[in-house]
Amino acid sequence: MVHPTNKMTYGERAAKHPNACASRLLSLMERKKTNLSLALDVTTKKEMLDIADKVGPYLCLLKTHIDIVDDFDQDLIEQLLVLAKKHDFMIFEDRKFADIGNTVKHQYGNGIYRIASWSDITNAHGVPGEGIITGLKEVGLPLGRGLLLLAEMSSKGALTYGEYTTQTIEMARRNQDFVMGFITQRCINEHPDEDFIAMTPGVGLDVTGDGLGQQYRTPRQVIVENGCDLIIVGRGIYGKGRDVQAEGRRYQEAGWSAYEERISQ
Ligand code: 5BU
Repeated sequence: MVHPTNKMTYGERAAKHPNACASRLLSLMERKKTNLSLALDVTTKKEMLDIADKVGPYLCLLKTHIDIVDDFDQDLIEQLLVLAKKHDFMIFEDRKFADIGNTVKHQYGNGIYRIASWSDITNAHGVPGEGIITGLKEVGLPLGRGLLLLAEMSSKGALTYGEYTTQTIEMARRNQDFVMGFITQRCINEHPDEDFIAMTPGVGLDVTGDGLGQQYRTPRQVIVENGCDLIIVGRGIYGKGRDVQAEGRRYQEAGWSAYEERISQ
């Protein structure tokens, strides 16, 4: 059965969303007409800032793996925040926390990265149980941050299915003030009043895999056929020999037209 959120505009969902961070993201998507998140997995500060600036006009969300940047420093964060303001996008550090509440609290708020101080959104595995959400929430909620749980992964042979996924979803349902959505391959919403944002990696228009287990589907398959809300695209945009601006525009258009097709059905 198609969930009502699949027929609503992002703007309509923003207006009534109980989670502040989700509402902010949905309004941004509506105003900028984009459901594209760029997975910017590059290892130098220069490449990161250069690509973020070029693709910035097409994005709603910049997804980072900040710990892969060889020359990371605080200035990188400051410059990313300047670009986020300039181009009107939010930031998602794909940290995939997976430890007990007390440890993740420190991994989120302390250390050299201080993720909670700059990243609007982060994510966590359900493996350790609900304490992981409680720990992250203590740090993130007062700052207006949002959390995604990993309900399903895109890679071949992923163990995120069945009872594991079901229990992860139940944890999210009990923490809707902080948990704004899922990393998932399909729309998770079931109850009439719930509106979790479904963000989906493993999206590409040209290839079906990367030789290391990644599996790609098209924006249309993800958004129209599976009811997801955001496409997360990395190497499809900045892979070798690609014109990042042209690819950014191409994926933004593909994602947005899929969304328009879905809400008009
Ligand atoms: P790609 O270059 O489009 O394959 O990059 C995909 C990104 O999404 C990359 O940063 C991964 O860490 C991230 N990802 C994923 O590919 N699959 C998952 O299930 C999750 C994250 Br969770």
